[in-house]
Amino acid sequence: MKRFVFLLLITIVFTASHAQPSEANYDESRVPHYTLPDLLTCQDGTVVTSVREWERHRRPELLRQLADGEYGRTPKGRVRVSYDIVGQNAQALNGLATQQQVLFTFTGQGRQVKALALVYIPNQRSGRVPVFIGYNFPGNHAITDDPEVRFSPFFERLPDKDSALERTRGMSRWPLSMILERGYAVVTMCYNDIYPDNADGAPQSILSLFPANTDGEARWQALGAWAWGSSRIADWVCRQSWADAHKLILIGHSRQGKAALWAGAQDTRFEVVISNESGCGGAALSKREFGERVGRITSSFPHWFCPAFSQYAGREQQLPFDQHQLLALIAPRHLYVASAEGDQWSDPRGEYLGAYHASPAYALYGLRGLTSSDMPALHQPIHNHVAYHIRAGRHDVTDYDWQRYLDYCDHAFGIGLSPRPHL
Ligand code: GTR
Repeated sequence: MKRFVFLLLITIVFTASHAQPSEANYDESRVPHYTLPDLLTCQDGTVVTSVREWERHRRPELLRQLADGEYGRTPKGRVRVSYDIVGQNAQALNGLATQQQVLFTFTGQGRQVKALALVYIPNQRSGRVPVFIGYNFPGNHAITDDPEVRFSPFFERLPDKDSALERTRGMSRWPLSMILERGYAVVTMCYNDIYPDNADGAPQSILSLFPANTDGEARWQALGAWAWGSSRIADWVCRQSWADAHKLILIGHSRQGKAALWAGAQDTRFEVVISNESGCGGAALSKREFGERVGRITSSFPHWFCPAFSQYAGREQQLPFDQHQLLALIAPRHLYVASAEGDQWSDPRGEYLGAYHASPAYALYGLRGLTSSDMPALHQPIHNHVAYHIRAGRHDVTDYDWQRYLDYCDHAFGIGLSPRPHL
């Protein structure tokens, strides 16, 4: 049993790496001719030319379309949340940071779901700090070798878990010191706490706290729930005296990149939204039919999108929307899309073009998006208001990626323009 639990945990730790089936198209010359739905043309044919029309008419229309056809509708009802500090260390990471562990208890329909946030706040700070918010895959204990970090509540259900879990401590580390030394706080949580990532996860997820869902084919599932959870983390962060509520950065990798974009589209408190290799259903244009496709993703992961999305399996050209419209909903806030050359499954060019075709929404605000349809070369980041980079290597979040994100956020927030008092 211990061996089984250990193998299961290793699978969870490395869940973000994936096989690329041979039937997928990786040949640019076989990308079909496609026409993207025009970003600025409303369903009634009116063409948007002002911020006012965009915000009043087109933006809500696109939000509805994406909710009904792809991610599911986020219920309006609220669940109760309480917070308990269950761990605290003012001298974590060799004194660099204050660590807190905050247990969120969500209550609704007579049930409870628990989720554990792991928080690091830079000790050297003068005033409020910008905050990275992002889910981890393998559990809080796996992203650091800090022995005080507790196991995420999702793992409570595993039998005989402790010794097996202990062996995965620190196996999928985040560069916490690098981020904290740059003056940023980090708040992370295991995404499985919010919705266990499997086809039978719904009853244990936060979905079970809401009244019976009547949205039919447009009902939300895991991606909608993860997006909702990011907003609940933001609720807590915004109440903390050390946090700058105007400098919230939402970061997500892969399936969490998809969730981050959907969260950023709905919740305008996220001032920067970072999609790291989010691929199909994330930043990549579906109509390119390159790498992972709608049919494959909706059959491998039937619990991610709303059921309506699967009707476009093998019918991407019939989609009434595409992913550039999701990215455009982040405007006028900061958007960063990043790819890896070795991650063709996520379609780097499709991710770049998604951001490029979102740029007209930024232009309405007089902001510079991506100005050329040609992708930059490897390791040549573009840091306009909409940012993009592609690096060598496989599907992952590397130090290279984090350094670029930190540089971009410094720029977005005007950090480093004058000497920083705390450095
Ligand atoms: C893959 C999936 C991708 C991506 C990835 C991940 O199996 O096909 O869409 O989300 O998982 O999250 O690591």
